[in-house]
Amino acid sequence: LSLLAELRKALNTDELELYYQPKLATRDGSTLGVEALLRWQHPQRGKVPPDLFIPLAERSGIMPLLTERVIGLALAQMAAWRDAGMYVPIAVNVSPSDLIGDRLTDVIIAGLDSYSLPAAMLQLEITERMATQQIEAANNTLHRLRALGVTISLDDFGTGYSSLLRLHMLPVDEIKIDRVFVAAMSEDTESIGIVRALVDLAHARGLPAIAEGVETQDEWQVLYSLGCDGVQGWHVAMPMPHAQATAWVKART
Ligand code: G
Ligand code: G
Ligand code: MN
Ligand code: NA
Repeated sequence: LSLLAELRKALNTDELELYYQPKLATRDGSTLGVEALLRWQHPQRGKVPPDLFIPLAERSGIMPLLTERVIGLALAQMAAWRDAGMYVPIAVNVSPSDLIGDRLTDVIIAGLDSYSLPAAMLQLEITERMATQQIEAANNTLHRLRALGVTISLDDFGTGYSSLLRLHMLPVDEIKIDRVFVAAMSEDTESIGIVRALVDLAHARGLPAIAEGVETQDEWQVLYSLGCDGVQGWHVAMPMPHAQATAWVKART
């Protein structure tokens, strides 16, 4: 079978699993929530990298099915945590194609309703790398989702074509500074200036800035000094399977 055929088959099996990576407040290390990152464990092929199967799902048009599955898994996890007295917002990554049409909104409304979860606990991470023609359709969907209470995070910020225009046009609640900028901070001081500018841009719009790919305590310190609101990365915690993520969150509250 082709990888695509295998992915279709895997859709509603436990071969697909979410890992969770915490996002913390820079200032005091409190947990803001977790980002869900999809993993595919194929019985014969082993771990299939997301950088392989996510683009495949996008190219082949099955992304909406994959996203529906991811939202279902994330909401089930949030409900399980809620039932255990843990209130942990989850951020789910969505692709530009997910934002065209009503399907995503319908899936989210039905899912929140079936678990009786408040919309404010669900966040969507949208990529800045969106074609200009996709922006208008995306705008409609994002406005509808925000009206429900779902929050929107602008992922990979600074790497897309015309970042400033994207920030201006899209309704968002948070920006995530791409990890290439964070990694560059230790190489040269100019890069610190770039990260400062990105943080200030977010703040100018009244939005919190979260830095991705924080790998050292040093980076965390510099980000703190720049006023960056949140940190995420290996220095904080790796993406973890649900049992480990549960223990991690519990140990911190
Ligand atoms: O998780 P890393 O864990 O390797 O993820 C690789 C890429 O795949 C990232 O760009 C990440 O945003 C994307 N990704 C991970 N999980 C999902 C998902 O559930 N949906 C979408 N659309 N992208 C995802
Ligand atoms: O595109 P998005 O930002 O959603 O992708 C997040 C990606 O970054 C995932 O592949 C995740 O596994 C990876 N990641 C998370 N923390 C770190 C980190 O500290 N360093 C690096 N290099 N990658 C990270
Ligand atoms: Mn992301
Ligand atoms: Na990113």
